[in-house]
Parts: sequence; structure tokens; C-alpha cells
Amino acid sequence: MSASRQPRVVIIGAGVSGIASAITLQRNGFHDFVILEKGSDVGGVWHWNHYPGLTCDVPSQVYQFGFAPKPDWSHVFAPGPEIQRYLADIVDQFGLRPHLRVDAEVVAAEFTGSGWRVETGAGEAYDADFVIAATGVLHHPAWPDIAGLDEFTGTVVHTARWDDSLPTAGRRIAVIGTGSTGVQVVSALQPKARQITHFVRSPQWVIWAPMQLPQPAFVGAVLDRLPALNRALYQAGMTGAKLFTDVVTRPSWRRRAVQQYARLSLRTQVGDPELRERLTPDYQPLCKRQVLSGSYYRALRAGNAELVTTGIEAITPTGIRTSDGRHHEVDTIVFATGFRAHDYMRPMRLTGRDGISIDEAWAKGPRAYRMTAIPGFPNFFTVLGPNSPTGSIPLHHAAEVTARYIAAWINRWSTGEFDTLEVTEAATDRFGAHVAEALEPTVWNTGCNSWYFTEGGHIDLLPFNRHTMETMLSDPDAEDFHLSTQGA
Ligand code: N01
Repeated sequence: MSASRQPRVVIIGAGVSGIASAITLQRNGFHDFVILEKGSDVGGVWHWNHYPGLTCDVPSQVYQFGFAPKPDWSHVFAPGPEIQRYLADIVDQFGLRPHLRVDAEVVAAEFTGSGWRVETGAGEAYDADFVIAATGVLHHPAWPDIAGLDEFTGTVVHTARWDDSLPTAGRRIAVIGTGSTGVQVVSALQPKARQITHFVRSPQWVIWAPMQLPQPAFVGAVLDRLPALNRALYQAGMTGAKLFTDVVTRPSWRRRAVQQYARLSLRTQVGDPELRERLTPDYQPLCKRQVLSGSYYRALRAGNAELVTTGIEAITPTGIRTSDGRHHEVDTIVFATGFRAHDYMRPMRLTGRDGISIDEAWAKGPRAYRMTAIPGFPNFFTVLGPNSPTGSIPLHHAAEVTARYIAAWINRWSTGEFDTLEVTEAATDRFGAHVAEALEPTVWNTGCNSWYFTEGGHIDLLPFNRHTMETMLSDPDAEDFHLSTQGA
């Protein structure tokens, strides 16, 4: 074995998973890395999303890195800009700026036989021994194909590309889509809009939660003085999060209790039976990504708000025509229509061993061994890639655990144990079969459509608890990989 060598690593994306990867590399003594970020700043979804009302619906105590718990969140559920600032502060605190290239969209990455050549849209090229794709799940906005959209003479905006200069007060606004985003943006725009019309194709269960609850300043001051207490609070939050994982992955009285609470949230907040009927989903609560709000139903009950559940037929120059022939005149259309969640690195030209493209490798849908390694793509890892636990385990933690797994492999590379490694098809299939079996009893599989499903009808989530995830990513299992050394 040769003496320790330093790997060159390209990290694609400076969101939660890219930042976790970079800091994990640093902690392992690897400093020759670059983070290529297509946006103008760090934060990933928290950089791109800044629509009115954006609030994290996961408590801040667990929506943060375990290695950098923030004591002084302004709210129990932090507003979006504060989360983006937290991530930017971490980048500064850990000295990542010199490694960061913003406005650097990766357009191609090709395996050269011994490593990778990565190209940006600006024509820069980087050679690397490893590539870590931290490109995110909720990354590409989904624009629905609705007839007549091009003819609309008002303003059209997608929530994930919000224009902060867009006037909304006194306007007639249509919001299309009712996921977490649609519910937040309707609640935020309703008070000042002249008229707000919420176009809802499939109603969502909306669980009442105190989304605006401030965290008292003294709590932040105490946690700041007592870092051990702050860490203990983070651990307590992680323990609490286990309950949620259990509720969504296994049928039990606990799941039924949460589902009853969702039904109660609707019943107690919407007195009008006709409106309640139209807001009642035809699937079980928690089947889709659960929406939380303390203000949505109130907003809908306001005099300037209307719920439209009739299908959209077409967009006209001045509004939206529904299939009952009614025309809704509006000034602004807000698409809260979500993301193409399974595109991952694409449309990047990602080419693995023997010229295989990611589209060919994923012809039947995205797949990766333990969420991170793809057959045909040596020395390439994803963080929060296919089957990541976006619906069940705190994401920062999942990113940290995956990054540590990748660093463990890179450590072995640095000692000269191998030059390239590639996960086997068989191990990836075994993992896929294990996931498919465990998905059966999950609540996501109880009869709804959601962004959790791939086009091929597979649920793109991890149906295991945190302990199982940590175990599967604790120690690299060389039997599941082909390891080779140059010239061997
Ligand atoms: O997107 P979604 P999102 N005509 O895919 C509708 C995270 N998030 O941006 O269900 C009419 O959930 C579609 O209708 P249907 C969170 O993980 C987190 O809201 O397909 N409607 C649906 O109602 C969340 O789950 C926070 O019938 C159309 C909506 O658009 C994820 O982001 C905040 C349509 C899309 O809902 C995505 O949420 C916000 C059409 N042609 C978001 N096409 C936090 O607080 C689509 N729809 C952390």
C-alpha cells in the first residue's frame, strides 16, 4: 500500500447535502475539493425558494446539522430566509468559501477510466478522483402543461423562482397546487390580495400546527451559553423524530392517532359542510408529504378567498377557465406545482464507465445502492440521492451519515487500497428488493399519488428507521463493490 494520498473531489451543489459533504471531507483531512453551485449563493432549495410565507415545517431543532446546532432560531419553525442564512453562516464558519464556485452549473461529467472530468456551463473543467452529486431532490420546478398558458397577459410565476418585486397586494391572484408550498403561499398572500383563488386538483390533509410560534430570545441566550444543553436538545429532537419515522413506515395505533388528528384539524377549522366536503381528500392522511399549517383554512374562509376544485380546462389571456365553463379573471397566476423530484443530476450529461449515460442506467427509474452508489458510475456518489429518507428522517442527519460513508471509502482510496470502486448490479438489486418489500406497509403506499412516486410507479423514499439507515451506511462493505487498482 502506498503512503496516504490526497483525493481531488468535485462536489456538485452547495445545499444541505453539499455542505455536509464538504465539511465531512475537511474533517477527514481532505482539502482538495471544489463545490460547484449553479445558483448565485449557497443553500440549495433555501436559496432558490423565497416565496411569501416560506417556512420550514420541520422544527428547527432537527432541521439543522448535528455538528452545528444553532441556539437562537427566531421561531420553532424557522422562516426560509433564516435557514438560508444559517447555511451561509456555516459555509463561512467552516471556511468553505475558498472551495466554492457559484454560478457554476455542471453541464457534463464523464468518467475517464481512472477518475472524472467535470465541465461547467461557463466552459471550465475540473479533473477529480471522486465526484459527489449533492444536487438535491426538490431542485427542478415542475411547470404544468396547461393549454393557453402562453396567451396569458398577466404575470406568471413559479414559487420556486419567485420574483421578490412582484406586486401582490390588491391583485387578483390564482394559486395552482396545494402541496406544502401552495398552502403556505395562499396563507401569506390572502390578507392583502384583492381576490385569491386556490385551484386544488387533489385536496391535501392539512394538520394544524403553530407555524408562527416564536422561540423566545432568552431560550436562544441560554442555549448559546450552554452548548451542551443545545446539543442535548438536538438529540432530544432526533429522538422525537423517531416517532414520526415509525408512524409513516409501520401501521399502528400511533399512525391512526396522527391520522385522526388530521381529520380533526379539518373538522374543527372548517365549519361549512360544503367547503369541508370539497377539502376532504379521498386518501389516508400522511399518504402524501404531510402539510402543516395554522393559517390555511382561516385564509380560505376569508371573504376574498375562493377554493376551486373543478378541473382547469385552459388559461385564457385574462384568467383561467375551468371545465364547468366558468371563467376566473386574474392578474397573476402562481404555480405552486412542485418539482420534478426524480431528475436528480439530470439534465447534466453524466457518462459513466464504457460511455453509459445516466439516462440509460436509469431507463427504468432512478436507483442507487444505499441511496449513494450507482452501478456503471465508478468513484461517483450521491448524497440525498434515490430512495433517500425525504419523508421520514431529518435530512441534515441523513446527509451527514451518507457523507461519512463516502468519506470512509475515500479514506480507503487515500491509503492506496484501490483506485476505482464501483457498486455491483447484484448488490444494487438486493438493496432495491429490500426497499420494495419494506415499502409495502408504509403509509405512502396506501393509495394516493404524490411526488414520492417515480414515473415508473415506484416510491422513491427510504422505508427504514434511522438506526437501520445508520447501520447500512456505517461501514463500507467491499463485497458489494468491484475494487480495482490501475494496471490491475
Ligand atoms: O409540491 P407538491 P410543493 N393542475 O408536489 C398540483 C417541500 N416543501 O412545492 O396532487 C393542477 O407537494 C398537485 O396536484 P395533484 C415538501 O417536502 C417543504 O407544494 O398532483 N394542479 C399538487 O397539489 C413538499 O412536499 C416546505 O393533484 C397541479 C401541487 O401542484 C415538497 O417541498 C415548504 C397541476 C404540487 O404539490 C413539494 O411541495 C414547501 C396541474 N396541472 C415545500 N400540476 C417546508 O416547509 C401539479 N399540480 C420544509
